[in-house]
Amino acid sequence: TDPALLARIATLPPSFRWGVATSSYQIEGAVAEDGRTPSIWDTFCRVPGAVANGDHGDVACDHYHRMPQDVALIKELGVDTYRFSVAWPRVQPGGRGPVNEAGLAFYDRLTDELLAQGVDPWVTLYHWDLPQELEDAGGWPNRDTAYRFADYAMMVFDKLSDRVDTWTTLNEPWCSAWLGYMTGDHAPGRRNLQDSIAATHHLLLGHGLATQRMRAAATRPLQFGITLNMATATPETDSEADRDACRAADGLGVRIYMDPLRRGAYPEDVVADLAAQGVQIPVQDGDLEAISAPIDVLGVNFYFGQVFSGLDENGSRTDGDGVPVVRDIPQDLPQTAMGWPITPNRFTELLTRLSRDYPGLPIIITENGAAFADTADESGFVRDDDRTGYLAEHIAAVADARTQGADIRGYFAWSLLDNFEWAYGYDKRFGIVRVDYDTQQRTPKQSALWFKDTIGRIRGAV
Ligand code: GBH
Repeated sequence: TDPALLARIATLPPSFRWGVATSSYQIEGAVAEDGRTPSIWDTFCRVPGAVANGDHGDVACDHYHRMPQDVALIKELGVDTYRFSVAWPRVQPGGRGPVNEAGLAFYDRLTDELLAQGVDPWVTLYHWDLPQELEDAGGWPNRDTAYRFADYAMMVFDKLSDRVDTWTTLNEPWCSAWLGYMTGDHAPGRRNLQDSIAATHHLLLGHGLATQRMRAAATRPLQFGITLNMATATPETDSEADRDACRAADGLGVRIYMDPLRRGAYPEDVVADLAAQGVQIPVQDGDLEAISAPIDVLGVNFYFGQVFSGLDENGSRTDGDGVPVVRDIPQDLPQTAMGWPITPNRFTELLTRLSRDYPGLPIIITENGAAFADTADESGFVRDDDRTGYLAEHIAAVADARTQGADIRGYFAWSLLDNFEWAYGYDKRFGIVRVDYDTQQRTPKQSALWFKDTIGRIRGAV
């Protein structure tokens, strides 16, 4: 790695938290074991054309059966934290009614195994696997789902809060609400702006209700938070139209979450844009108070920054329905296998902006990483200089943001393992550890060795 890059990374303090992240549906498999019932992803994977190659999470990385070995692998990587998510349909099949002890026991064993290996468990309560029965009752656009989520959160909290210190409610509600209910690219595959905005509000409400209840029940100091995916929005030109497109994109991508969470109000310009399309945020009395309940940490997932134009290909400012154009502009930059541009400087820009606009909230990078077209040798080893470079550049970008005053406490690589990459199935590999899906063999890639080495150097252990 380039020495200048390493020097920037070396400004991170020995106390910096290092981790790897996964999510339940992407790695566990065992979808019908110990009382688990289908989630919206089990259903969506069966919709023809919804997921590449008709892939699904029935087996995935078989982590449910290989958990102790996977924890040993995490330990071997030298990280201090493992961020995992809990599958709601294991803990409370159907999303209502009593706890399913057999399902919850898996996370109990996982927590004990991590602690035995000296790795801190970092829980995400919801990484997109909504019980299908709750979707059948209306899903996130239905207000009741927020209350169901808070009940479920307490089941997990009651079991694990004697040992788990950090609790994040949701992973990337933007993806649940927008990709799930507006574009239909993710489960449950619905397409309606009003539903998507109602889902946004009810996800945030669920976060707030769960946070309030967990904090009230805590018998020792714990950290509560939420993880958001956020990007920068850069105007293609300095025109009024392009700048306004960025305002709108930032409104729906960042401020519609951060403003209610940190300022107790939805952004006025976003409310007005939505009203112009006949869409309302279904806020009731007391909701914003719950949503803005204090949190201790903000999880930030970053992949790339975006560029927007306010004009369509024909130079028109509005689409056929009279709605102002917000057009994502391809960037002439090196790309990952997802076709995503590599924009580390935008990461620094995002982090300094968040600490300026929403001060007083420590940040943890809960996901950052990249898919590349890996080739494994006969032993299963992948010399992924591309992924190693991506990680190095983005960790350096985090270090730069810290140097500029942003309060960033840690960095988790996405992902521990190659896994089920949602609508892209198993084609796209984000792991720093290779998974051979025929044998389930795990082999740390070059990037994992580099990551371990880097952590060791920062800690001064090497
Ligand atoms: C994450 O989603 C997921 O949490 C994880 O499960 C998944 O495997 C991983 O990333 C890789 O895809 O969102 O404004 O930053 C990331 C979803 C949504 C990232 C769209 C890029 C565009 C710019 N993505 N996004 S923004």
